[in-house]
Amino acid sequence: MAYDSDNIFAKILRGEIPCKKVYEDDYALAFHDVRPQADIHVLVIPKGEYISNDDFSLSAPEDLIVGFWRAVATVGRELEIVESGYRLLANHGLNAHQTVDHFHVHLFGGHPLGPMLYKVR
Ligand code: DGP
Repeated sequence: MAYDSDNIFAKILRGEIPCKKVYEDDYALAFHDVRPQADIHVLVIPKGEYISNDDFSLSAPEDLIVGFWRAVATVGRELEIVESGYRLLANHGLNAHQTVDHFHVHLFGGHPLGPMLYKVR
């Protein structure tokens, strides 16, 4: 599967679609999820064309991988939820219900988040 540069997060990165920005640096952009599933629900995306963790972690240059994960941690600090705690989640592919094919990490927080996964069967 090839990266589709018309995906919604690519458009947000290019400034073609607005977002509620939380943080930005050379490696990553963080913004509020349009359909929040927690009081704090922020998406962090790398500045590069990667579909999911599978090709990001295996193909991206090391400085981007390090910069991206430092940005994720910085977002936690900027949101002041390091003490109270937060959860990171990244969906890859069909079974995980990935809906936007630009690698992204969900950051949830602001209150107790409950069990990690609901049992579906
Ligand atoms: P996932 O299932 O992991 O691919 O989650 C994609 C998330 O992206 C989902 O929680 C909703 C969010 N989302 C989709 N379109 C937009 C958008 O245009 N703006 C913002 N801020 N979030 C979006």
